[in-house]
Amino acid sequence: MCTGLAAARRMARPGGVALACVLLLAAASCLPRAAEPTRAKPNIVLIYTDDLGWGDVGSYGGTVATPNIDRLASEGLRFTHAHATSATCTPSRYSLLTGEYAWRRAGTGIATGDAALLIEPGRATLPGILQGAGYATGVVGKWHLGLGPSGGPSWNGEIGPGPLDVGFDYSFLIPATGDRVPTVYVENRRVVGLDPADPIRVSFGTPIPGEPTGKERPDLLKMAPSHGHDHTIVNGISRIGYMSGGRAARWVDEDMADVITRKAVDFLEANRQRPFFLYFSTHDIHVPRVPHPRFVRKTTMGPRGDVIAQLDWSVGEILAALDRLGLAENTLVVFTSDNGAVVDDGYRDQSVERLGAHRPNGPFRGGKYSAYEAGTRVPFIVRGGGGERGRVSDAAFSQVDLLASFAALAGVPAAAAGVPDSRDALETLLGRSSASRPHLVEQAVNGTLSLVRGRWKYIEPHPGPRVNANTNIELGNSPEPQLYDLSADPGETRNLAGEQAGVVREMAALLQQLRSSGRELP
Ligand code: NG6
Ligand code: CA
Repeated sequence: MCTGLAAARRMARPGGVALACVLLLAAASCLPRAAEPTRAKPNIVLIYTDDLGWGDVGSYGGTVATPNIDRLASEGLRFTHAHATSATCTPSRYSLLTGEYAWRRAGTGIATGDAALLIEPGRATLPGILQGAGYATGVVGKWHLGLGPSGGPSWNGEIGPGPLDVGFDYSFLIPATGDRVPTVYVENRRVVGLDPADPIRVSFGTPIPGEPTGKERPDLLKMAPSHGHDHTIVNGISRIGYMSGGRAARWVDEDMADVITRKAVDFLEANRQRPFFLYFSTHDIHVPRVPHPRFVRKTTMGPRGDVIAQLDWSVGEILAALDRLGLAENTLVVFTSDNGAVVDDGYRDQSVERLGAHRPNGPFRGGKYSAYEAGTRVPFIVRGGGGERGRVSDAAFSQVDLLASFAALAGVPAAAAGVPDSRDALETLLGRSSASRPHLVEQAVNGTLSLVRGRWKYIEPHPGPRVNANTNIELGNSPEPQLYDLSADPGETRNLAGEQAGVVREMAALLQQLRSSGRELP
């Protein structure tokens, strides 16, 4: 194989810079057209799903059919011990794009719909590094990292700073979440389809008069909230936050997967001749779960199952586009999720009643928001790395390492130097090594940190609630330290902190050092 991906794979072997140079020359010499040297660089597609649990995917034991995601697994490498950095969306995405653990930065918790951009323009980012290496970089789908200057964006004018100022060439965004206003798409710096005569107003404080809310007008709702989510009604669904105006621009939830999948495929088509990085960030399977009619009742699990089927369709469209464009062989596809699964996350969508035998988080304790494993241990599949198809890796992997690993794949490992926490784990990512990260930190919703090192998982003491009453998820907080042996007890049922005081001391000290040093890497 003369593809760039094959060359990069060879470069990833131990053997240093000299070997890398020889192989780079070798790779260049087998290019069809020497005039296009960058063509050999492997493309990267990162499919970043929302709230999809470890156990929600067929190849991980899920009961909903996910043939396209399973195809990725059977053609690639499936990880069992891969982690988002956080049990919620905003901090996971912050870490993913900056290579810095979000708990180092105040203000990176779940962002409101009118938050300012959380990533400082000018700092090294995953898309920026790839852009510098000659990649076309695009983000399509959920953003949830804020937009605009402090005070929030001007929805009716030029929206910035945003993704275009932190390394993306193109963006088509759900600005925050499907359940937060404003319920409009933002393409590059503009709200799509905005009528200037009907300007948008957004408030996360006082209600906006004249706009019906779920609290006052439940009769107008097609899906009622179970907790929160009782502010402005859009498309028969009440949201978090108040909004008026922008009527022509408001999205239709049922069409969202179609709209963003089309935009993602358009990006692939438009950039087929160049190396590209596509960050395809799905709304599925976050709330509100409102599938297109063609997926309604496709599963026995109600809307939560149906949007898993819809997500699988989106993945199939991306894979089909790569096949059609002849790009599959030279494209690394990574499929994963931003945090673990939640069942009732705020709407009465039958997710609890119709769950049946499905275990959204597989054998793991807790869920989205939690310090227990189900908070951050997520599905993670890589295709295009070589090795045997259908293999499984039990290596401990953190998404914070995707930045340095993708930089290495793009041939610019030095560009990631100085990034605080991202290690080059390309060998593990491509299945050439089974090496685990030396240790990794997990962040729960209330800020509780856990440290995983080898078989041990240490959860620091925290006074927060043990269970979230709304979602019924065990958050993992305890005033006492907790220590679990993840090899013998992946479900975190036996706290060994009393028996293993020495291990607890060591891990607490390492966590303290990681915190106080401000960065993990030199
Ligand atoms: C919570 C929301 C939840 C979800 C979450 C963010 C309530 C009661 N709950 O505050 O529904 O939107 O924020 O999810 O409002 S995340 O995946 O984007 O982090
Ligand atoms: Ca999420």
